[in-house]
Amino acid sequence: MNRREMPVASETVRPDPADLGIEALRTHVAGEMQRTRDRSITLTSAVDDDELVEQHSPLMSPLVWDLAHVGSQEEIWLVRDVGGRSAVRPDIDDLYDAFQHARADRPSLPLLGPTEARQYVTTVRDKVLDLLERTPLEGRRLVERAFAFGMIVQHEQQHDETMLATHQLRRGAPVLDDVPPPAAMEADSLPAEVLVPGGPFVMGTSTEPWALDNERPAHEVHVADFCIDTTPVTNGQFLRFIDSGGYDQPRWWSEQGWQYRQHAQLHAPLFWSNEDGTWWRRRFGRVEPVALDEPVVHVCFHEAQAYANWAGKRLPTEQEWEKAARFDPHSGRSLRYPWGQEDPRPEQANLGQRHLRPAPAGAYPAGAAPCGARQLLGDVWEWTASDFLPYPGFAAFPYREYSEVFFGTGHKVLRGGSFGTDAAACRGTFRNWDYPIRRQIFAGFRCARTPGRDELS
Ligand code: AVJ
Ligand code: FE
Repeated sequence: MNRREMPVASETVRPDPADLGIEALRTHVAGEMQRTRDRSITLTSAVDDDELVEQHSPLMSPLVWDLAHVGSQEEIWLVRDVGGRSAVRPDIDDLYDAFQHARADRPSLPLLGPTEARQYVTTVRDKVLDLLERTPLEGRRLVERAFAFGMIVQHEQQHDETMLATHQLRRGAPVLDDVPPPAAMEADSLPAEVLVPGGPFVMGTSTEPWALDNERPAHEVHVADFCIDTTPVTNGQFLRFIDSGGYDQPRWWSEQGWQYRQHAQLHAPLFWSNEDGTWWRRRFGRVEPVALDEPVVHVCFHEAQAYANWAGKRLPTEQEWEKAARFDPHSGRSLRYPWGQEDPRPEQANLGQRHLRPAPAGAYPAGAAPCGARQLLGDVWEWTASDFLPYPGFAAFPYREYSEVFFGTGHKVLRGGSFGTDAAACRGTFRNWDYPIRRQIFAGFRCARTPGRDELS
């Protein structure tokens, strides 16, 4: 049973929850659960109860569904499975099973109301904090190094980001606090792109204790020479694509992309509008001029791909992205984060809803990767050219519905997290995925290209 994955030699070792004594690990878990719940409460108390049960977009659940769903998953995995305790609300499992009801249909279900939902998640949490004290955190893979607790923390943080996207879609006055992100440093003097020399690197992880199944196992991948943009593509750069007629020229688009561009009448990123020749964007209830130096956000895969073609480049593969983000050529090892092994600090990455927008391109010099690329973690999710597929040796754990049922050519991989992603739910190996037409997520992109022979010395 207790099959611990073998660490691969060239994956870095680090201080992690495994190095904490068992009591310190419990304290760490309780702290992460509380910090995460505080965020969920912020997101669900910023609007009144009428808005909580409303559907702000057919793409999203009512916020009150996300809240109770988070509690339901916590009940199923921690109260029942890990704790072996009796069910709190077995009658509502089906209502909050994401596979039973499409998002568009959720408002018409007999959902728990705001008061009931809050009581429910509190009842579940009280039981979990109690059993956390008594459960041995070893002897069974699900609890090894508190994995199930980490999985549930990440699940709640993922739904918090989804709720943040619902906040962005809702109409009405601003309700969330907004602190400006740091300015760009030396943005103009940064090279537009960096070269990553060809060679092998270790992709994925077998040592990160809270890594999810699709990030495993660590495996060696050979990547040819490539150049990758130093920063994500900015609004200013994207405007040049718009102004040159990029949305009207099928030659930049894939066949599928052009079809969708026609069908959805795409002409600019989601939430942009043009008034008398000026581009404005709506951002969490504020309408403001498009900030030219910020990474573009709310574009779908097809728009990202069209821009890259227009620019004479392409999107990076997932392998290229991860090598740029993790490979340290000095040690030959793959790092946990672009900057090294330590968990993200505010000077290193725009994560965790601290700011309600990406920082200007060129910000976060302290978060640069060994190759020199910046803002790989945080700011905007980055579309890659890759389909969401299992790594060699993949094994679903602990349930097929997290990753396995989504593998295939229908979903594209996104990497790096956004300003709305919490550090607990993001790392150099983390893989996100979505349909190539989705624009409500906090997604942008950066470009890559294969260098010509004459560019390599
Ligand atoms: C990893 C963001 C694609 O939110 O759809 C949440 C994660 N899985 N509940 C999503 C997830 C189950 C998932 N993404
Ligand atoms: Fe979920």
